[in-house]
Amino acid sequence: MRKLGVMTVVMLIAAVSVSAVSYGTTVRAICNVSAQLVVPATGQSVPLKVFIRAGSRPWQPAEYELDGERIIFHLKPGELGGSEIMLLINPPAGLDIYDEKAPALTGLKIDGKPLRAEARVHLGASNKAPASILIGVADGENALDLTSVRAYFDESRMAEEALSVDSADPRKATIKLDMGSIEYGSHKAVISMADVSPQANEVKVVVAFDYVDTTNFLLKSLADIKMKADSAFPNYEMLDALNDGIKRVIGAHCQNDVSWASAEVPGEHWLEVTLAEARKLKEVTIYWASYGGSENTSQKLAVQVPADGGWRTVAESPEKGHPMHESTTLRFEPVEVSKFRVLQASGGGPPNRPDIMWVVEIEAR
Ligand SMILES: [Ca+2]
Ligand SMILES: [Ca+2]
Repeated sequence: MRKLGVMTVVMLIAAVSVSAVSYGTTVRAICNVSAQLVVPATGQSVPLKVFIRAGSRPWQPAEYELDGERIIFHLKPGELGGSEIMLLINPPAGLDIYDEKAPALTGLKIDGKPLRAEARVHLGASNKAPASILIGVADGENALDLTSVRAYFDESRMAEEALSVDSADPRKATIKLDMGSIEYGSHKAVISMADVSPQANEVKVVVAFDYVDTTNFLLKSLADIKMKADSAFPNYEMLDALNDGIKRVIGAHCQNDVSWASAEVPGEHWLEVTLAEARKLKEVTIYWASYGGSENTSQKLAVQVPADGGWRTVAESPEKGHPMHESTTLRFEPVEVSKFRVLQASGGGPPNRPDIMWVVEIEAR
């Protein structure tokens, strides 16, 4: 009989996970029919305090049997009200296991400036991107789970180093996100944190903004700009589209009326720009051709200015290259010049076509 019981568990329980966390040991199981679940009792103090819940129903005391080093539960999804079952073994005193309330947002600051603390904020369009986001969080029922803090920028998880969490009171915390270098365009940062209740109730803040260019010197409608390139892909000889203000071309069309492409051969490629008059420049942005659903973001670039009859590099791509984004901005110490070029190293093009340089717009400011 005992052997049959164990086999039944294996067949009927679709998934079981056991984790020992700050609020006791939790066991999560998915089962559609009545089943027996055996959990090792090692390390648990006896007598056990065990709670069970499923679906949207609250926690209730769970019945169990102790068999030496094992705890045996009889799971009855029909009576519990759901097939996704959670067991909580020995929650610590002081933990409000019935807590269903997310922590409250108590403050929001962008670059040190307080804003109304709301879960979704749009900062509007600006030629300055936010450097830091700071939020205050407090939970009324439980402590905050300091390990649960997450930050995402445009759907990508941000590195731990970008986040700092300050908490003098277990129920309160201040989270600061350093934004790092940001490309022109529309962006969204998301910060979240949970309380320590078994439900891990989460507060989430979304900060959206448009980082826009307002000082591009290269627009042909504003000034007489001359451009030269090292080479051209067949039927991509014209450079007219590179400063017409159209930066984004959505769809399958990416021909010479909207872009320029270098010859697709190994070796350096470059675009040279001559301004009508000398300007103090501090950054150059290149917008890449988007074709077949992917950005053709080049990876190894340098901005160079004339020096001693040759060229001097003022900005270079980082060793790891650039994120696959619609634009890439290279920043440098201001330099007064009437000419510069963007040089692509041999094989430094987009990863899927490393020998091409394919551009829809170039800006300098
Ligand atoms: Ca709570
Ligand atoms: Ca263009």
